[in-house]
Amino acid sequence: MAMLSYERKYRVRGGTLLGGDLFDFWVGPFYVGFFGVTTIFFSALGTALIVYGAALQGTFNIWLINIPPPDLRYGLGFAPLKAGGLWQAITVCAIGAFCSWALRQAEIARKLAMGYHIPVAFSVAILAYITLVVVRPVLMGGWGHGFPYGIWSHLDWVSNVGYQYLHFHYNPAHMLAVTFFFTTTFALSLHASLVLAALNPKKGEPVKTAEHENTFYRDIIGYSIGTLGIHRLGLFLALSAGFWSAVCIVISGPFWTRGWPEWWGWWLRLPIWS
Ligand code: UQ2
Repeated sequence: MAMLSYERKYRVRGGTLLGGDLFDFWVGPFYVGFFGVTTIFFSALGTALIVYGAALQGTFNIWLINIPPPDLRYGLGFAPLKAGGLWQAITVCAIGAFCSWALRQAEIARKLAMGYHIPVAFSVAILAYITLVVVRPVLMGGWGHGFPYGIWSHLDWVSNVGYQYLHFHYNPAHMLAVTFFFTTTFALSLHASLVLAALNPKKGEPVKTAEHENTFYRDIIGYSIGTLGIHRLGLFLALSAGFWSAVCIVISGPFWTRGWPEWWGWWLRLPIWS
């Protein structure tokens, strides 16, 4: 495995949050750390439980494997292993693995004397997942409100929950989330194409720099956000997409139980029309 010239300098001891020197080593190119160990533990256990669930279900068809949450009558209690308990254990493993991964990112950032932007950003994705399988089910009084683990089955869940609120596209937080997702892909396409264009000039010409990049956007739209700015914008757009996704599902049920089109009645009921 090749090692970049600067890696030797930055592969330093310390910066760990837990375990001190105990797990402060690398396996090949991979940093281990206490949270590397817990990541492996939760991932391996969670995967084994999913395989067990698939065996119980009687299919290993990757598209059709389904591990459903408990029936609503179990409320917020423990369910029997073969009646949703598996889903509960897998959820604990998933949250354990995701949080371990974020903390491992934090340790690596500390070693490199970087900011915590990466673990903070990843935490927003974790937050969206936890909102779906913990926060909303707890607010609604049953683990049965979590989504099933399965490629096909989770899509059915999304469709069914969407129709339960008549037309989910009328959910204002969903509108914001979708808009942020689309704007993220738009900004990333602008950025990737600009960087590739600057780095791949005609044969024999030197690679172009930020001055050319700025000038390109100033020439076509009269504005360049800058090389640092585009990454700040991208981070903001991506985090906003995850944040509003979490908001749009957590308000559906705990805050609003009718069809989302009806929510817009507040506009029709404004006194200015009478
Ligand atoms: C830019 C710039 C970059 C970029 C991009 C732009 C030199 C390498 C893509 C252009 C981006 C703009 C004008 C913002 C667009 C706004 C939204 C909401 C999509 O100026 O600086 O750096 O990659």
